[in-house]
Amino acid sequence: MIDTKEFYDALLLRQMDFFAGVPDSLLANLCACIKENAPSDKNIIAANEGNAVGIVCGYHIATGRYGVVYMQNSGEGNAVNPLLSIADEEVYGIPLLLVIGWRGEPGVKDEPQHKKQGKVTLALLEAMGIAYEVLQDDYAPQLDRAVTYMRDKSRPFAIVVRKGTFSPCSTATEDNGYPLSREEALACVLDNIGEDDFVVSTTGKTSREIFELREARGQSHAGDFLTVGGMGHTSSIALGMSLGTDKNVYCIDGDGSFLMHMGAFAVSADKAGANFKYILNDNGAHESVGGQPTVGLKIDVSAILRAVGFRHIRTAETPEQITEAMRELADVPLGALILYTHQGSREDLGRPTVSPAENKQAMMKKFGVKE
Ligand SMILES: Cc1ncc(C[n+]2csc(CCOP(=O)(O)OP(=O)(O)O)c2C)c(N)n1
Repeated sequence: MIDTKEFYDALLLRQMDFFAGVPDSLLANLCACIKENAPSDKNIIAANEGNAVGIVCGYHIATGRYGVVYMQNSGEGNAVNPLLSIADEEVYGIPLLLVIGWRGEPGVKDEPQHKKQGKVTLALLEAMGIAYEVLQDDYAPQLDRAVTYMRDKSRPFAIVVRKGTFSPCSTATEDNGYPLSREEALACVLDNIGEDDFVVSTTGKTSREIFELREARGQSHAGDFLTVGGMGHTSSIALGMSLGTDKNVYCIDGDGSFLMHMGAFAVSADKAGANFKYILNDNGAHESVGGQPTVGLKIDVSAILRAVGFRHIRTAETPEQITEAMRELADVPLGALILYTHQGSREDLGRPTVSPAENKQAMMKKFGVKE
């Protein structure tokens, strides 16, 4: 195991003191250490991993220094375009250090959504022509090689990080003061969704909690699409689904996910029918992966939704407010509900016991589609 603070100091020693990224559970200790030690203008928690690459490219051009982009390997997909079309040596040639958490590493048990990404993580880097090393306990020579490579070639270099590599490092979670937890708020939401309606819920603990709430209530999972991977695409899936049915489709999103592909909302609002219902759980954090902050509580989400075309927007932070807002949401077109909740989740929170493929099949059956 690597001492996280020592690794952070080793980056600084090599002039890498600027960070941008999207947090990851496998890198949670590193993300916490960066948050604790880097000034806030040198640790940019980006909306998505591609944005993070853009940010460190800009920083390099202005300073000549090498920025560090941290991400889960799921984020490789978001980063491919700016890596190939901006940073690549055949375009601008911008050195930067990628630190990639390797979920789904072959031979290591992980969730279904990480398996394929885990298998192709190194191959994707190879296909992009990005040199990489898997981080070892004796990492100093690796960082030296990375710096030499970036300096000599003016190209990105990647460090791939295995599960359990970094020693514990914690960061304070901000108490935002809202009375309900996400799970308590979700319970009130589900109380007000009919049996014939459909739910598309976001990546992370939201979907895990919805799954467990259904289990505890003895309810079917067939109406719930648990977006286990593809963070940020929940509202797009819900839009497509709502355009294929007359039933109500409730999208239950998180603020990190909302921010990740915010452009989608302008299109959703333009194309959505009356059956598209948007619910955002805003806790101001990437709570599922360690509570790193988002800008979710600094921005006026209602104003953003209103500006792109949502017409009936409510906010709620108590069970009574949620119930009242959900009753309205069921009937109005272009409706949205923003739930404000505090951080935290149950220690014993499980994971869906239904596979993604089974989830999809049950849902298509509920839609009456013959596969
Ligand atoms: C493309 C991508 N980047 C990062 C992740 C890791 N990840 C999983 S859940 C999550 C946080 C989601 O935050 P939010 O939507 O605010 O929901 P919360 O966990 O706060 O309920 C992150 C970053 C991922 N799954 N996919």
